[in-house]
Amino acid sequence: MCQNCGCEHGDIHEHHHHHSHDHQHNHDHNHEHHHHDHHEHGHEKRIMLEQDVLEKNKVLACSARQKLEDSDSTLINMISSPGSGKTSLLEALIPKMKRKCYVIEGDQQTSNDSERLKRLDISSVQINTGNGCHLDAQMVEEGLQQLKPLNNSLIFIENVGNLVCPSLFDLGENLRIVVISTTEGEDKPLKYPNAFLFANVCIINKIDLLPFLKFDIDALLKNINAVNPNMLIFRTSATTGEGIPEIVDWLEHK
Ligand SMILES: Nc1nc2c(ncn2[C@@H]2O[C@H](COP(=O)(O)OP(=O)(O)OP(=O)(O)O)[C@@H](O)[C@H]2O)c(=O)[nH]1
Ligand SMILES: [Mg+2]
Repeated sequence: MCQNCGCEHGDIHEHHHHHSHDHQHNHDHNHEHHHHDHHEHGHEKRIMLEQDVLEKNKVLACSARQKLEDSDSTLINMISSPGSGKTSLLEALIPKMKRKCYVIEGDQQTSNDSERLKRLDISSVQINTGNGCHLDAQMVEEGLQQLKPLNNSLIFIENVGNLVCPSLFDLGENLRIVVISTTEGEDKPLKYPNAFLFANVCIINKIDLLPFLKFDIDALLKNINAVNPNMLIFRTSATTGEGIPEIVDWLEHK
């Protein structure tokens, strides 16, 4: 359940008050704790419910992470806005990987993306979140039970296209990649800091379009650095394949 935007209920009007979160993430970097200063009873109840939801999610995520570590596998959570190129990047990366790959696909509706990936001859499961705008640890656990990945494999999660809610949910991943494409504007790390703060890696995709755009990649790099100075950054074009071998190399050694 997502109390941030009421996505699971579809009653956005009741949940339109924006507030910050206590981050429940256990990634090994900057923990930022925001404190709530809401005094209205309804708000307090909602925030408590939200903390409870995130706490339960975290417990599941931690046990999933332990299991994956025991089997020498790596779980990678990919987050981005809709259409940044997550599926295209997976289509470019996976055929070049030596390790066995699996994909858990998250979308509100359709099996389009898992169908695309099955064409690569890999196992992929599609999770439809309905009104929900993010995957949670429970859904990923169910996905893993279906996939039954072999030891020492790479399991990619393509999260629902959204830079807001997916950032708050630990899915038990070992690595989190945020994808941003050159058509989205240089200011996104500043507007959606959680997506960048809680990621280990940033892929700047669609660099083939740079000659056609008024896009200042140095400004983007500066904004990423302002939010997360520890970010590892790759520049890619899923279309031309530029930058893909660098990610493959890096992932093989993970
Ligand atoms: N020019 C260019 N187009 C790209 C690149 N990567 C993806 N695209 C195009 O961008 C569109 C969206 O790509 P997808 O891979 O479906 O994006 P996505 O992030 O998986 O989208 P959702 O799953 O809907 O969130 C498609 O038309 C792709 O062909 C790229 O590097 N360069
Ligand atoms: Mg996709």
